[in-house]
Amino acid sequence: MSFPKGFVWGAAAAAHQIEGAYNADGRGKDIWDVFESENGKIFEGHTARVSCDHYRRYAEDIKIMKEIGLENYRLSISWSRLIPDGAGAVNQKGVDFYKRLLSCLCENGINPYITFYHWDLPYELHKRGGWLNPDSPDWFARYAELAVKNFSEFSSRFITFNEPQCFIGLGFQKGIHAPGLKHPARDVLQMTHNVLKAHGTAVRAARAAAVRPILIGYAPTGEMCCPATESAADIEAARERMFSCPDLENCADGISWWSDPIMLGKYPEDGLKKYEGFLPDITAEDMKLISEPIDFYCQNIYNGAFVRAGENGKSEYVTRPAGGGKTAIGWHVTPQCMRWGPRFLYERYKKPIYITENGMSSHDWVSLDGGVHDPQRIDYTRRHLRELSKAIADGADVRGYFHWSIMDNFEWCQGYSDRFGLVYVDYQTQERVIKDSGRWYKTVIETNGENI
Ligand code: IFM
Repeated sequence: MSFPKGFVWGAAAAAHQIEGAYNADGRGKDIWDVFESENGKIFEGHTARVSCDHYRRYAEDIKIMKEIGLENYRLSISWSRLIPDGAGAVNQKGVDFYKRLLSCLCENGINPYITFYHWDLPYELHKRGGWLNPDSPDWFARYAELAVKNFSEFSSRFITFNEPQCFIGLGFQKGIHAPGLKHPARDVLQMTHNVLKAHGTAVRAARAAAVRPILIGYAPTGEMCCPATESAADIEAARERMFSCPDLENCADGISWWSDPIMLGKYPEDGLKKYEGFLPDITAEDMKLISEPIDFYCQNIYNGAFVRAGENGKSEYVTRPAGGGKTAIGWHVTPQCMRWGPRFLYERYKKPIYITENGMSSHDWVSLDGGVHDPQRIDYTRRHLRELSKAIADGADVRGYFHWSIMDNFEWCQGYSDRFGLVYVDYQTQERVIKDSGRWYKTVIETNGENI
């Protein structure tokens, strides 16, 4: 197995999931703070109020990253830490925190990749209609501009949104994630359009505000489709299914609906037909803004579905064999998604790709010998990296891989029950233990993936 010279190896985390310090130094509330305080929505009533206390322990965490040999770290910024009500006064203490964190990363030789938005909408903006408000693209651009003005000294890589399918689909269409709402499809499609406009507006504002040249990406998720066999018909069926738009009631879940406008400058035809009558006004000027060129495409990949060419010429899902492997959170283990997903994405969008999240949850604990032994995580990651190297051999221009996550953290509705980290966190004592997978990942980085 081999990876190109200069391949970017990293790990990731997000502000709301690790920082804690929910009301420290002037931070405003975000929609998750409010959602978590409502009984019954989160596993055993967990909240992210303290979480990994990374806000105060970042220097210790960076020391651990260094011990793992990490050279790249993807983090997100909390919008409501920088601008407590989302659109008003700047909280200098929030800006200073990220400057300390980022400069500590740089001093330790770790390149930060900064995501502006990882699901934590300031609550005050939510009260003003959030992503439904036509001003939301401008709110977001102002926040991105502030972040880039202050942080481009430390980082040249920025990512606008993480997994819009989740924060709009799960949060505003299915009511599972914060803020727990079930909007009608027409609202969801309006929000989608506003988020896409927010992306484009932020790309322009960020480039203008940077103190040195920066590169900008976008990090969606979505269902990766793998062909059931390597026949040309099944490969075509998988590709077709991966980029087809879901039905109206799941309209926020698709890949092409969220990525074609940015990467190709147009919404996909099948979606325009399926969602006809529920669409927002879409102007040529909007599409120009949304498709403001970006520098790299990111994809978060955890699992995939198998698809074949059906007898009627249409693609169809193939049922998985009974008893197949699953991670603790219940996701199927399907490493092939890491070959076919990036390959189809590269063929369609023709931009350098970074895998900005991949990993698995398990219910790890500290063994009597003091170690945290997680052979499944090593096996899961090896299998996925082997498939990724096949995507590269197939011709996909994949430039980097970020493991999710650097450390155990607040897994949204699962609270602390699902652990995704390379580093174990004891939430009672805040003690950290590098898991076997963390030590193994060090050798992946050192050997540029030769050891997988
Ligand atoms: O923890 C999340 C992350 O915030 C977004 N991507 C998926 C991860 C695992 O569920």
